[in-house]
Amino acid sequence: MNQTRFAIFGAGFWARCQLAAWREVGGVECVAIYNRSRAKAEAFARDLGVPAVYDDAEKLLREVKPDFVDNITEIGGHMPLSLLCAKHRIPCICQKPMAASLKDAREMVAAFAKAKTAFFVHENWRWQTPMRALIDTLRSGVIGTPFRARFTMISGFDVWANQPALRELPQFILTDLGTHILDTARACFGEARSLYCQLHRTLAPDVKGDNVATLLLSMGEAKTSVVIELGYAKTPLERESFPQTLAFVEGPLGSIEVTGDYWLRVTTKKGTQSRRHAPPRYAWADPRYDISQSSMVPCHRDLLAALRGETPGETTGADNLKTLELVFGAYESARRDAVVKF
Ligand code: 89V
Repeated sequence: MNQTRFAIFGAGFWARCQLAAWREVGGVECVAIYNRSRAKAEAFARDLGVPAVYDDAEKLLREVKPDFVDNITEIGGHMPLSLLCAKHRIPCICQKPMAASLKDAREMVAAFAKAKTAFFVHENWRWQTPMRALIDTLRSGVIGTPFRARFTMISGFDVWANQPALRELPQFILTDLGTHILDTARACFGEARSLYCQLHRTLAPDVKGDNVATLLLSMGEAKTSVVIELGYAKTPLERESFPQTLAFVEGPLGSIEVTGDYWLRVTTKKGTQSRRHAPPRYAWADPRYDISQSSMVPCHRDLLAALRGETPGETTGADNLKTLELVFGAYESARRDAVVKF
């Protein structure tokens, strides 16, 4: 089969491992990179063996005509650079969070629909090994229809060291981490019916936005009560599990627990079955981010199959709008101190 030719927009921390993850999937070839700082794009191309460098994204699209673009820029680049792809009818994968507002995200999805061009969001959390095992176990029906669940990701890890732009976001924890966990919750329990959220900005002095969030949602036909606890703060913790998401789900026939060190435990009347879902170790991945970076491989595999028209793809732009409705609904809920209904 011919290689699918793609271009990368952005040359930062995530672009480097996303390219490595594409190469792990195979059948694709990165033919060009764009970055507004040419020097940064050149360093990227040199280090990772990308043949063409551009500091003008439109010129790249006109000259290279890639089969798709992976837009891995900072949030400010998501809308303008994705819309440029829509204008040239080039399929695009946009980094999460798709946009800084729901209005912008809706405009992006509409532009691709109008251009009859595929548009996806790079949302890898639901592809992490323990999260996928949780999704599959829930779908197997072994604990029945869940009535309550909890997701916890509370960490003192310095996420800002690798991603300094996150310090400046006026809306931080829900756009950065909330997108991931809310998307995973949707994959587990279906669409939200209502949501209540409280936010704090604490124990992270140089960070402009909210960094601690607590949400309560009612999700799916079964109205599952889902509690989500998020925090990037210097709270003294006995155990640091970054970037693992811990979870506990209760159903009429049993419970499922995702604990540290990638364990998933399913308890029914028959007893407890435990299985470890450690992520694969890739030489290119930062060991501190193994669970997150390795999940880019199955995420890309799903996106590539969708780009080739073989499957619908899980994280289309249209699907991801439903995640962003929850993210921005949560900000609205916190601002009004009120429940938001969907
Ligand atoms: O994966 C990400 O989106 C990161 C992290 C979860 C580490 O905050 O920004």
